[in-house]
Amino acid sequence: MSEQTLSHTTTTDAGSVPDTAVLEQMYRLMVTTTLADKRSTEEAKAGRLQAAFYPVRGMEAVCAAIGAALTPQDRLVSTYRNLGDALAKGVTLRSIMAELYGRVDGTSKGKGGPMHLHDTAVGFIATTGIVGSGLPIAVGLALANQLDGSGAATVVTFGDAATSIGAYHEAMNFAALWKLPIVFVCQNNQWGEHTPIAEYAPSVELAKRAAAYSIHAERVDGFDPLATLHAIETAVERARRNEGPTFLECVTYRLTGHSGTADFSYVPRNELEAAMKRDPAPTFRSWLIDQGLTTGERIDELDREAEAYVADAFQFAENSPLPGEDELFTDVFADDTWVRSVK
Ligand SMILES: Cc1ncc(C[n+]2csc(CCOP(=O)(O)OP(=O)(O)O)c2C)c(N)n1
Repeated sequence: MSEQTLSHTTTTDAGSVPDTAVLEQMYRLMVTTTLADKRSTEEAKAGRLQAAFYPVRGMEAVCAAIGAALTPQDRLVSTYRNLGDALAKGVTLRSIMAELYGRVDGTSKGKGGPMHLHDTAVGFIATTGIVGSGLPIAVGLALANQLDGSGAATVVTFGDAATSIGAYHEAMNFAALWKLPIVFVCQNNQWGEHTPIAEYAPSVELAKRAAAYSIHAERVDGFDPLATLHAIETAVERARRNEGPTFLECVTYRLTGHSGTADFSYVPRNELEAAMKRDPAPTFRSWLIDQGLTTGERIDELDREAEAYVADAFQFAENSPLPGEDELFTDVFADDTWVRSVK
């Protein structure tokens, strides 16, 4: 695991503690994400999904912080590793799972899959499978927000390896130049598929590289939901005041393989074991109880609710019909000239 210099390290120096409703909502999101992630991985391994699944285990605290910091009018652009981000922005688990099963009740009627999950009604604008390609899209959205003066912020999430892609550098440059209302949230899980960060980046402190664009940049403990929330809230406020972009490097660790079916025996066991000790949902659970911010009974109740929500979503998705042949060409091309020629 890389050397870490963090601007916020523990929940105790994360600023004020949010009220109970926010804490519970964050815990609910983390535990729902963990449970849905584990079940999706099982479904992927059993060959029951229509596409690959990209686990978000290890990143749940970052997703919960995004959910707590954004309002419905703010917009989020994510990647293929999007389960937690989508839930955080308010996409229903039913529609996410139906999309992964390729069913009509999915966010793209089963035709988009995990790489094109989106729900514009809740501001979850786009997800992409091309590493780094979400950043220029988000910069365009932020420019639109700046021009219309709506005070909305755009957040874009991406992995650590995306910071070595050309589109990332173009996006960062324009965002800094035009002081756009955008927050770049790098979910640094320290792996790009099979390659550890130190083998593809000359400096593993990605926030330092980002600061060279004259962007306010910080390194945050991405296992810590409140430290991450504080950093994202501050960045979103900066965006709303039109004071320009922020880059947040949220340092986590990938607790699974790259995809639901991928081998990850190459990951050093000692690193994985150390990271597993900070598994976000159970760690936050213990912390909330230890701090007296909630009771064990209340947490058990939230766990049961999350289990029921996840079970319902998978059942709903399995029962949803597959799209008919008549759906093959609808919503696929913006210009349907070609479609009309083959019908
Ligand atoms: C432009 C591009 N190059 C390569 C790939 C193949 N690829 C898919 S995911 C991935 C790793 C990306 O790692 P990172 O950006 O850190 O995100 P993570 O998967 O860890 O969330 C690669 C190389 C791709 N999809 N797009």
